[in-house]
Amino acid sequence: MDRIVVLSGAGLSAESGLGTFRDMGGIWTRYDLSEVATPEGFAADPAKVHDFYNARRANMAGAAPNAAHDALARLSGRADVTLVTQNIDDLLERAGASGVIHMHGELSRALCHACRARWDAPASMAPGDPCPACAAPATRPDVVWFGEVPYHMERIEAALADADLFVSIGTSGQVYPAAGFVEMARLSGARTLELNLEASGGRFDEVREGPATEVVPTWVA
Ligand code: BJW
Repeated sequence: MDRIVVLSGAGLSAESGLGTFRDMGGIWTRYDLSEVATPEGFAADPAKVHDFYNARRANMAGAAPNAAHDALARLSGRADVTLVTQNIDDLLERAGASGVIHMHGELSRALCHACRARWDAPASMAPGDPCPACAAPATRPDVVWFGEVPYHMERIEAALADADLFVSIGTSGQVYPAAGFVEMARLSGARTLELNLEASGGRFDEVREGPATEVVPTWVA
């Protein structure tokens, strides 16, 4: 049986109403990423960063998984499938997926930048909220900002080294290291497939264009 690595991005959740970043009207056309998605931005104005993630947490709570999440949930749990997502939402889990690797962290988790403790995030966080483990006023969202090292890289690289098929879903391929996974998979001898509304321009063996809710269930079936 083929060993499959799936990488998903914001396009997977677009039809659930969660915005993408770089499309027309996307999050980075409305917010300055250096202000809300870097450690320096958080140090300069933690209230602005908490407001940004509190709003996105509220959007996530009001969103529902779509047919593409449901299809990937059916794949998950198979020993030969590794689901990696850049998305910080929980829609794959709410669709029933297990073992999802959140390489850019999770909106539903909080992180203490003093002691690195992690816990379930409340609906809303504010600057100076104390860490439940060490009491430092150092609570931040447990997400990976520019300049920080994405999570679980060893597991992901091991899965890519072993993959027979790499599938990229709804990501523009502009953010590293995820943007480099297609090349890593090719070097491992894997076939590469992109499912996207519009081709990203990455070096894939095959591209299927269309909305995730159509192309993903068709591929999984
Ligand atoms: C649909 C659709 C529908 C729409 N159906 N599809 C050169 C080499 C290596 C690194 C760098 C480099 N130059 C710079 C760097 C560093 C930097 C980087 O990559 N910068 C680039 C901008 C150039 N990377 C980092 O800093 C990363 N860390 C790092 O590199 O550490 C060093 C290291 C790595 C590994 C080992 C050791 C050391 C960290 C990056 C963190 C990214 N964080 C963010 C925000 C935090 C989370 C959050 O707030 O949500 O993560 S940025 C943002 O972009 C978010 C996303 O996860 C990420 C990717 O975006 P995505 O998902 O691709 O969305 P879009 O909007 O770009 O694309 C949407 C796609 O959907 C489009 O293609 C549409 O067509 C499609 N679509 N509707 C199907 N209905």
